[in-house]
Amino acid sequence: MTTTDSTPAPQGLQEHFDATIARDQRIEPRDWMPDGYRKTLVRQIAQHAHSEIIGMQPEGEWITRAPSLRRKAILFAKVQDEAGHGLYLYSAAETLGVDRADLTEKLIEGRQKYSSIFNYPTLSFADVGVIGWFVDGAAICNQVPLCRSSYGPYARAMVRICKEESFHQRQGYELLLTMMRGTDAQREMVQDAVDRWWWPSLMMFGPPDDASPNSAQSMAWKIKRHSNDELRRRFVDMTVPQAEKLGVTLPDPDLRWNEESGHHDFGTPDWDELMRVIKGDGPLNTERIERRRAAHDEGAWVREAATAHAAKRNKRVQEGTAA
Ligand code: BYC
Repeated sequence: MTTTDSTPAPQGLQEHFDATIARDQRIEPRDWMPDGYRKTLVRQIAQHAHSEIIGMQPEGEWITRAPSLRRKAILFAKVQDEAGHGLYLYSAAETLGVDRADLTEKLIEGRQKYSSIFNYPTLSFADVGVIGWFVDGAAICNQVPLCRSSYGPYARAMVRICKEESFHQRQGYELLLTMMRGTDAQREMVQDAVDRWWWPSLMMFGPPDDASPNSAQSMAWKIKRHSNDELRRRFVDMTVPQAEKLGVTLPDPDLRWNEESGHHDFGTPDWDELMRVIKGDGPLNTERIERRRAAHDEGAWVREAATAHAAKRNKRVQEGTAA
């Protein structure tokens, strides 16, 4: 049960909600929640689900071109995991009273967002490794705290997703370690991919805190546990020693350890670029949505067949003739 923000909550329910949040306990689908909390969750979870599904495209393009059977099997498994993540997340969103078909429609019509990172092209196989290392690494930094998100179904979905993201990050890093032990041309491919993906990866965490309209309320509701800038800094601190071990240079002349703060200082991402990409004007926004729309249209017969099959089975169950 929800109320609109302008409608007062039924007696005691708002207090109960606030107390549950204050005690760090979970809100479950059956509980009363303010409408703004529900809308924020639908927005974030749907966007997250869409990101997983659109995120299958940049790497999926390399499945037929993977250089060995082993790399193909690993990449196949990873892309399949992403489909699974999307499905858990759509299920979590459905516990808030929305319909996944409707969410997909909104994505295809450009009324809901997905992560900016998936609008950049994958130009070489090294990009597959760098996506695993940076993009899944950023996802881990962002998503591990979401395992403690105040909404139960979202937090529980994140536990499994994070375990799989951790495998994804390792496979990416292992691929890059292998390439760095190879030829000069392979090492150049890795450095080139690092140069192209570094700044877009930092943008995954969202705008800076002073330009993030949703953060304060989301943190008060304990949907988000840390601010965008805090998580971005955590990612930089985690990645710098990994880059050193790998033997690549991160493309930021301002990147250096700050003894006093105990963190790395780093340069400022191009926030205008992030805003352009979010608004639909990134390198591949049009292609990504067109591909998603085509996949949706091509899958219509599967959905119809599955619906007809479920209806037939239900009828048999009702008639007591199920096998
Ligand atoms: N891209 O007030 P803010 C993955 C939007 S998938 C696009 O800071 P919030 C993976 C934001 O939505 C990774 N849009 O918002 C998959 C808001 O617009 P709306 C996806 C962005 O929600 C396959 C506006 O800008 N991870 O891991 O407090 C292969 C203002 O922002 C972006 C998630 O979705 C962006 N980068 O914080 C490999 C994690 N940044 O909605 C890996 C869950 C901001 O008001 N999401 N916007 O119209 C979150 O943690 C938060 O939603 C964000 C943004 C940190 C992303």
